[in-house]
Amino acid sequence: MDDLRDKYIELIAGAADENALEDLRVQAVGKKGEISLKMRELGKMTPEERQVMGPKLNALKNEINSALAAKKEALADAALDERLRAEWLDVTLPGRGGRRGSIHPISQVTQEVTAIFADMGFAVAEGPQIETDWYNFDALNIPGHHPARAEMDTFYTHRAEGDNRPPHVLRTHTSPVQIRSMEAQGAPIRIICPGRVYRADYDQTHTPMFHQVEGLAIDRDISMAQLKWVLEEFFTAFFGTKVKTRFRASHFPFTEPSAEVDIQCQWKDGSVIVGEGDDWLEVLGSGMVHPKVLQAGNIDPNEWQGFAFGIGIDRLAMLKYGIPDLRAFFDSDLRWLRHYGFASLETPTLYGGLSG
Ligand code: 2U9
Repeated sequence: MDDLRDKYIELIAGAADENALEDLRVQAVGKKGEISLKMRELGKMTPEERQVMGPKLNALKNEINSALAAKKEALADAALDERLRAEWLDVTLPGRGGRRGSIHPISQVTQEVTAIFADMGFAVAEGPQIETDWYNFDALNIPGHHPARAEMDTFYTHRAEGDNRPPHVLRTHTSPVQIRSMEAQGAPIRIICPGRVYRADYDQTHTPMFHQVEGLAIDRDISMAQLKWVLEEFFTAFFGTKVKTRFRASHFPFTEPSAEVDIQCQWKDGSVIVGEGDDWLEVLGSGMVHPKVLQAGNIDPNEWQGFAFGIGIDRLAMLKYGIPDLRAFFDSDLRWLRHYGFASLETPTLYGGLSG
């Protein structure tokens, strides 16, 4: 028995890893292990022999089991030490640095425009992009035979046969938002409505979806003079320089009188510079809100009057940031977005020069 003990104590001490140790366990105290077989022989012994051998064998078994457990722990400790030595991490190294996204020029310009008009007391109003033809056309005094209503320019939603809801369109301007605002809050009112609009048109200067900001101010004594001041103030703040404007008489169904507004510019090497020279560039339409339009918004035209205007945001962005091609706005080309995009987390403000 002493030989058996010495043999296993030595083998356990020399076990190289947990697998070798497990093999030894099976060999010594496993079901058919050497010590287990010896214990089985107890049955064949006389009671006297058994009384002597039983406790000895038990003690041996316990000693081997303890040696196995102690070695197992020692091996695990050694393995952990080795891992800690081999695996290390330099937490002082600089991070890998993910690529940062950028703010799309249209988002940037929308925020700039919003900041400028907010400073003049205009709140932002938003509304649905799918409208009934009443909100998009009738309420704006655009009659049934008007060319803007023709299928060509307007996206009509599909209607199942027997659907008797009014026709729905993708809004062709943000004007329905102003009608909804008039209905909801009444006069006085001072809002701008930026957002996506849709027209079935696609060429070098038109995309089927584009962005507008429209403005509306209604009060008891609003006049064309205030419209002119607000727009001049806007252009000067937006372009960061005094910009001369030119008002030309025009016609829109929703305003009377109506005016198209040009800004002073100069053509240099095929591109345009705003606020210099003596050329003119048409940038927006405007006018005094037509009495029928006030009525459609439940506002009494005998008591209230107002001005309205509409500007294309995409055009404004192209002019201010020298972006030559309108269609690139909607290509999602990452190189373009990185080049023309703006730093995030820097909201345009008047005191920050609207910078991104
Ligand atoms: C209400 C009453 C009147 C908004 C107006 C224009 C003139 C206009 C164009 C400019 C460039 C559209 O994006 S564009 O192509 N817009 O010329 N928009 S007056 O008039 C309104 C709007 C709402 C209730």
